[in-house]
Parts: sequence; structure tokens; C-alpha cells
Amino acid sequence: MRIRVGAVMLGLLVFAAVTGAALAGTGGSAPQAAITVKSLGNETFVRSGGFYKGALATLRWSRLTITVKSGDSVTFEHADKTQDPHTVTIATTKAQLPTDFDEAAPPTCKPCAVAAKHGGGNGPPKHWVLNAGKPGLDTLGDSIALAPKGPHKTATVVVSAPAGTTLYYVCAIHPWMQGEIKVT
Ligand SMILES: [Cu+2]
Repeated sequence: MRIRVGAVMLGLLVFAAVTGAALAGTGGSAPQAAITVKSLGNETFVRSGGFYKGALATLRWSRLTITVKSGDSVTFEHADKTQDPHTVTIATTKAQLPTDFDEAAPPTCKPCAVAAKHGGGNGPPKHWVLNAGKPGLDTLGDSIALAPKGPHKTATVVVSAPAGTTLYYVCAIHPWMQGEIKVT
């Protein structure tokens, strides 16, 4: 697997310390989360034979599709075996999701370009939450960063998109980690 990441994403990959401000724009004080989506799996590299060394990554979200009511909150949790951070970066159409690594780094997919704005260089993200539109998850420009440990291991966010819409999300670091939020 050719993993080419931009400087910002590389920074997200290598940070170890967990610092930063408390989550902002996530719907206020501790709403009761009905649904938790966890990152699962690991990065396991296997030889596929011959001169080519293929790679298989089992990192994934625990749920592909969730259905929530507008205004409900969802908790995203780093629960996989890696020390990689993740992003939950909103796309408003399925077509905005990357279909290969090259689309994600350098970012040509719209949500991937959004996730680059978490910033932080080689340290922790400068911004753990990016918000556009209403506070919460509702449109392109919304993104959350998750850390492997510490206070940003989980993030609980309100789904503020109106009933009848479908949101998608992608981890800009592992662009095959994608999911769907149906809002009723
Ligand atoms: Cu990830």
C-alpha cells in the first residue's frame, strides 16, 4: 500500500501527547448518547506473493450505517489497536467520499481537504473540532479528531442535520474508514 500523506496528516499520525481544549460546538454539556460508533481493527501487513507486498488494513468503524433523530447525539470512540488518530469528517454526498488513497492525500476529496484544517503540524491537532453551519454535524466543514488515549479518545456530538437528510463521514487519515448517518 502506498501511503502518501501530506504534512498536516503526517502530523496527525505521529502525535503522541494529548492536549487541547475541551470539545467545542458539540452540543453543550454531556447529552445522553444513544449510539456509539467505535474504531476497530488494526493495521496488519501481509505478503501477497511474488515481488509485491500487499497490505491489508482492518481498521474500520464498528457501524457502517446508523439512524438517528435530528438533535440526537452520537459518540465516536477510538477503540482500535493502533496509536493512530482518526477524524470523523462529514461529507454531504456519497460522491464526496474518497474511493482510493490518492484522493485523500493529497486531499482532492472535499471532506479530506476539510480535515487538513485540524492543523497541528507534528503535534496534536490544533483544532479538535471543526464546525460549519449549525453546531454539531450537519454539513461539509464539520469534522472531529479522535486520539488513541486521553480526553479526545471519545467525542459526543449532536447530529444537527434536519430530518430527512443523510450524512456521510470519512477518516481523512484512513480513507477507507467511512460511514453513513441517516437522520430521521
Ligand atoms: Cu483513521
